[in-house]
Amino acid sequence: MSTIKACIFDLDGVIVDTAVYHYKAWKRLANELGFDFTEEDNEKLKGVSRTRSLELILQWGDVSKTDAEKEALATRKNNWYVEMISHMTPEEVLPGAREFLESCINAGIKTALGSASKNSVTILEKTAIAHFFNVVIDGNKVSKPKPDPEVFLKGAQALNVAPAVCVVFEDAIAGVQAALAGGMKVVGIGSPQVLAGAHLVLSGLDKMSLEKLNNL
Ligand code: B16
Ligand code: MG
Repeated sequence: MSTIKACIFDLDGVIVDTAVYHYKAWKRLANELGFDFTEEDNEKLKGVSRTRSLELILQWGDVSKTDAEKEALATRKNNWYVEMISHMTPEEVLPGAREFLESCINAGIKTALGSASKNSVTILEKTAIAHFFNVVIDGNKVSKPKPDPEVFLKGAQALNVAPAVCVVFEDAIAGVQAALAGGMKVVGIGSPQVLAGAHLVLSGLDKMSLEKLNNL
């Protein structure tokens, strides 16, 4: 029997990949402001909150804006992003995600979402996977962004399990740090070089199993 009682999943980069939609919307905003940024720069925005992402992009373009202007720009970007994710389909769920969530549920392991996104509910509904999660903690419910552990600790609390028996699945280094800071086990999804500190790093949830969960 596993001592692990809950799995907490990041959304973007673990369950679905909406980075391309974020990139298109941010790029459109930057272009309107008269500059551009690369897909490589976009990597630095993964797992980062909307507000912080805008700050970084404005820095790259050497553009300064008032707080009110920043709020308007973030809303403008979000409207384009929401339009794009409104067309998402169940085919966009990443390989192995649905299967691993199902095996957790069948094994009596609780599941939560732990995402920085304020659009997580739309994404879960459009991709038809909302029912896999006992609890959803997202950007609407937290005040401190990753690497602060708030999002994952709230997930554990809502599931009524101790952090030490939770495993977090994360694709961003800030998320790996957040899980470790919360006293949880963490499986990195991506490259071992980037996700240093994770207890295990895999290329995707299609490589995950209950056996690997028990051996963490
Ligand atoms: P929103 P995650 C993160 O999702 C994305 O990786 C990041 O690029 C985005 O800026 C952030 O959500 C906020 O998203 O603008 O929809 O509130 O990886 O934490 O699931
Ligand atoms: Mg992510």
